[in-house]
Amino acid sequence: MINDLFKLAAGSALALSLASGPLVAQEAFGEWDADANAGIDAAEFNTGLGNELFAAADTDSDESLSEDELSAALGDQDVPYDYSAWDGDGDGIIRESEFLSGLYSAYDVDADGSLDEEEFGNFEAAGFLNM
Ligand SMILES: [Ca+2]
Ligand SMILES: [Ca+2]
Ligand SMILES: [Ca+2]
Repeated sequence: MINDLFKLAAGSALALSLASGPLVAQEAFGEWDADANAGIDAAEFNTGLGNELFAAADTDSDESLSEDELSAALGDQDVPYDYSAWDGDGDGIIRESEFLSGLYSAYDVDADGSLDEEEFGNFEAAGFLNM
């Protein structure tokens, strides 16, 4: 019984520390901000995010996202997105580069080409890094 309580407490402490925003967020922010100018530009974002999120979203592995794939990947995260706006070249499919820049601009709320700590915090809070 005491043992179980202890496990429970240890478990929730772990959950708390995993979910704890500020410290974790700052760590990732610092890691992604390669030139340490307190802002994450699109190139740093692409490097930080890598291709795992796109690959996970591209469920049929055709190197592009259909509207259904995009909505399945982002719908739960409450990301404001517009499929046709993200489809920069208007060919009706979203490629990885379009996905990355779409996601980036969705979080670069003031559209200054840099994710500051608050904007990045919103991105992190959406849980993409845990997918
Ligand atoms: Ca930077
Ligand atoms: Ca696909
Ligand atoms: Ca910004």
